[in-house]
Amino acid sequence: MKKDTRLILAMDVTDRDAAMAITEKTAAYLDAVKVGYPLVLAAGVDIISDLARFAPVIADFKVADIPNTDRLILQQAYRAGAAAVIVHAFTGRDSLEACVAEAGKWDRDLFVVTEMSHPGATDFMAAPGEDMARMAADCGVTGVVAPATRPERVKQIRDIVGDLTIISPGVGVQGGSAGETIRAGADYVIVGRSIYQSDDPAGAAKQIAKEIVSVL
Ligand code: OMP
Repeated sequence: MKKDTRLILAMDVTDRDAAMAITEKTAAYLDAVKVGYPLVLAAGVDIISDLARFAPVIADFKVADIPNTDRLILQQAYRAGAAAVIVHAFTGRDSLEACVAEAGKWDRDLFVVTEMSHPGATDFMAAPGEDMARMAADCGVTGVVAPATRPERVKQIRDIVGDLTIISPGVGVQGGSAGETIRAGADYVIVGRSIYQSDDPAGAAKQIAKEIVSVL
């Protein structure tokens, strides 16, 4: 994944044509586009290779199963053309190791959720977040997903994962700031609704990319 604008578009629009059009319009300001269940279930798995024409695609399937099932899901995502897959860590070391091994076979990236960005993440996920980050680093993942809504947590997670890549969702509608998140140690921010629900998605993406450059 290139590290140019440091902006990843979360493409959660469920209309295939709209998803393609918005990604094409904003591609100049993106380092990657992230797709998840909303768009893949609506448009089919081929949307991954279709969007890959504009930017590397991160498949956000938040994989969380036994090692064998995880491996099978990752195979399908990488076969479909995903440059990276997002998985959970709470399923434990054997599951994560299976994911790391599968990513290695394809020579693709793997990101692991540490603590999520929404308020409910503090109910259960925040407490073991640092342990999950430690395990992720130990297992040799590409990077982790850390919450832009809590920049202080991004800082703490950066101290744990060292040089691993941190991608951070929660900018815009969820209340996080792109600049603060990058300053806290994230490599990339993930932004969805603030871009794809804008009347001018390219303008919105450009503005966020500009904010990121201003803090580098
Ligand atoms: P917006 O809130 O619309 O900017 O979208 C954020 C995107 O990041 C959505 O696709 C979420 O599913 C995703 N996300 C989070 O919001 N919080 C997390 O903790 C993790 C993710 C993710 O893994 O991408």
